Formats: sequence, structure tokens, C-alpha cells
Amino acid sequence: MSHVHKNSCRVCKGMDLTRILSLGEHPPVDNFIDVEHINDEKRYPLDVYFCGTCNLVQLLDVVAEEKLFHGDYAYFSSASKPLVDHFRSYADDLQKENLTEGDLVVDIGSNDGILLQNFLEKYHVLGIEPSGNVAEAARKKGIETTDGFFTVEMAKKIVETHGKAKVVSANNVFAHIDNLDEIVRGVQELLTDDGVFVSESHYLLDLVEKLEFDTVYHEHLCYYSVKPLQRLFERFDMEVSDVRRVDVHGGSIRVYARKKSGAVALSVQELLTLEANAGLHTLERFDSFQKDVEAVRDTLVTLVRRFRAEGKVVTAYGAPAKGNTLLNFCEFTADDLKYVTDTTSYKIGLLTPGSHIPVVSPDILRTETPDYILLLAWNYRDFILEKEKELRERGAQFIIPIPNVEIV
Ligand code: DWN
Ligand code: ZN
Repeated sequence: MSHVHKNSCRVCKGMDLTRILSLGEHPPVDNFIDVEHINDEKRYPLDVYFCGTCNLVQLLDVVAEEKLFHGDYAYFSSASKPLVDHFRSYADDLQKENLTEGDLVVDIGSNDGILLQNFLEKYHVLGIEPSGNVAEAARKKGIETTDGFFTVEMAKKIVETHGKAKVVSANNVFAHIDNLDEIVRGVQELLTDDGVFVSESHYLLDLVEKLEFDTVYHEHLCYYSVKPLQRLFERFDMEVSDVRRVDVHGGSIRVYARKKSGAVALSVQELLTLEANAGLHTLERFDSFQKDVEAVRDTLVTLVRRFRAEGKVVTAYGAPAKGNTLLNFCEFTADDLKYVTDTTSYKIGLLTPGSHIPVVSPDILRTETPDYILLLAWNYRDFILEKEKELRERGAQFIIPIPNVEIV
């Protein structure tokens, strides 16, 4: 089975689901390909739904996780220095607030060990990573990493071999899970009684307010706000004990969940109020979502096509997963964008999924000066604009697509 269409909400199991955004059919965004495999590419519906019962915003078309997270996964978190810095600060928070020397920290979807590498000296760590090539990168850093997808069964085995964990984390992975019940039950098995389950995911409030439609792709099954998360943990006698907005991936929330104790930080009510005031708990808030997203697309397409008609050279910078949603929704090809540069060695030499634009090393920009560069990795805007000051002095201008289309 490569893809199924669900009819019920993955948090409350309700059936009151309304489609609020349709981006068409897209290939999995991290499936960069070589030219021989262009004809094997599969596309799946990319439609976003709102649950009228618990207000979870989610995809119902589920692509088999083995098709998304496999031995040739393209995403290495540590390819982006700002993200390495973010996870160092995240680890400092956990050490200050939740950990004692010698505690066990387990990271679900640990990627190349970007979080766990900060705990190696004083704590026991264990990564869980289904993508073999990425797990290998973590092991090379001395981080014990178990292959496979996290399950209740795996949690029980870890307790036998490593004991219970004071912190279980799941960063940019808790929004990728179809069977949330399995994960939460596994976390319950694994956590000490005073332990905390902490997850970071892109935040629906940022996505809606900044029209970050490119954050929609098949790996992202859920687009969380606090309200449905409270409902999820409630079902397992757990509670959201604290929540913070963090400035990564276009705006995310870090959610702390514990076994019920009644000790809930003010931050939870503060964000719930913010969400209610923004209308996130009502279907009406999404009435113009499709139209607003299409307006951003039309502005971008008109701009790039005009530059190309004037004979300008337009390229792209960064080949993030989200960039492929944007490229495919705009139906850009190599006729529009000559190439995409990316710092991930795995992606260099391959083609972007669907749009089939060559990914090349950023070294090309040391000798070439495109007229315009579409910044697909716009979430690292400040870092990149600073890093490419010399390129901009040579005359290259960046097109920033999100949150507002602008040329800098
Ligand atoms: O959920 C996920 C999100 C959180 O991370 C994963 N499914 C996949 C991934 O999404 P993404 O690929 O959109 O994440 P990034 O970190 O925004 O990707 C940035 C891309 O840009 C990387 O491929 C590295 C590249 N890059 C670059 O070429 N030059 C990044 C920087 C900072 C640079 O200077
Ligand atoms: Zn629901």
C-alpha cells in the first residue's frame, strides 16, 4: 500500500472533516531523484483538512512512511548551521530545567544527532532513526542510534536495556506521525514518573498568519495548535504542562507533556487565547486560505516568468523539503530556475522531485552571478543574506517568497 485516504481525525477520531486547502498532486518532497528515475516518480494528493471536533489541521492522504523515510533520506538537520545553534540552545534549556547528570535522554526521529550530540558528556543518550543513512551519520558522532520507527514494543525493549528516560523528545517528527496513539503509549512506557515528553513542530498560527503554504507536504501529517494537542494527551491521562513559541522552520511550538499532575504553566492558556483570538478553532478562519495561497503563487509565477522573458538568469537557493512544495505548486521547471544550490552533499547532483531542477553546490556562486535568486530556504533569511553579502554586491538580488514576496 503506497497511500491511503483516511476518513477520521487522528486525534479525536471524529469524522467532521472539511478540506481547507488543496495544492494538487505532489511527489514526496525529500525524494530527490537522478535522471534515470524521472519516470518512476509517483504523485499523491496534497490536501489539508480541518477537524470540526478537536480543530486539528491535518492531511488525510497518508503516504506509507517507508516511502518517505528510507535508507536514502535526503534531510540532514546539521546541514543548516542556524539549526545546529538552535538545538544547542534547546539542549541547554532541557539541562537547566529537566535533567540531572546521568539521566537517560531518548530522541525519537533523532536524524543525525543534532540534539543528542549536546548531551554526550553528562547523560545517557539514545537516538531512534528509521532512515539508515542519516542514523549512520549520528553513530559516526558516537551517538547510539536504534534503527526503525518508534513503537510501544520498541519502548519496552529500551526500558529493559537502558532503563526509563527522564526526557523523551520528538522534534520535527511528532507532526509526521499517522498513528499518534502508538507514539504516546510508547512514550508512557518509556518515561519516568516525573519525566517529560517534549516535541517541536511547525506552528499552525505562524503557518496561517504568514501563509507558509510550502510547509505543507506529505511528511507533515499534522499542523498543530495547542488545543488539539491538549485533547490528544488528555486521552492518555497526560497534560500539556508548558508550551513555547520558537523561531525555527518559519515558527514552531515546543510542547512539554507530562503525566497529569495539575502543574500547568501560564504559557498554555496564553497560547490558547492567542489561537482563539486568531480564529484557529473555527472553520471560518480558513474560508479564504485557498484564495490567499493562490495569490502568493500567482505573484511569484508572474515575477519569475517576467524576469525570464527579459532574458534574466533566475536560480534558487537551498533545496529544502518545503521548497519542493513551492516549486511544484508554482509548476516551476529548469526553464524558469536554472539550478538550485544546496549545502547538503547528498542532494548535490540530483534533481528536485517533480520540478526536476538540478541541485548544485553553492560553490557555483563564487564564479557565477545570477540576476535573481529565489530563496527557498527563506527560514534562514538573515543568516543567508549575511553570508552572501559579496554575491549581492556583485548584483545578484534575492526573491524572498514568504511571508511576503519581496526582492532584496
Ligand atoms: O520536518 C522537516 C523539517 C523541519 O526539516 C523535515 N521533514 C525536513 C526538513 O525540512 P526542510 O528541508 O524544509 O528543512 P530546512 O532546514 O529548512 O532545509 C534547509 C535546506 O537549505 C537544507 O537542505 C540545507 C540548505 N541550506 C543551504 O543550502 N544553505 C541551508 C542553509 C542555512 C544554507 O546556508
Ligand atoms: Zn479531531
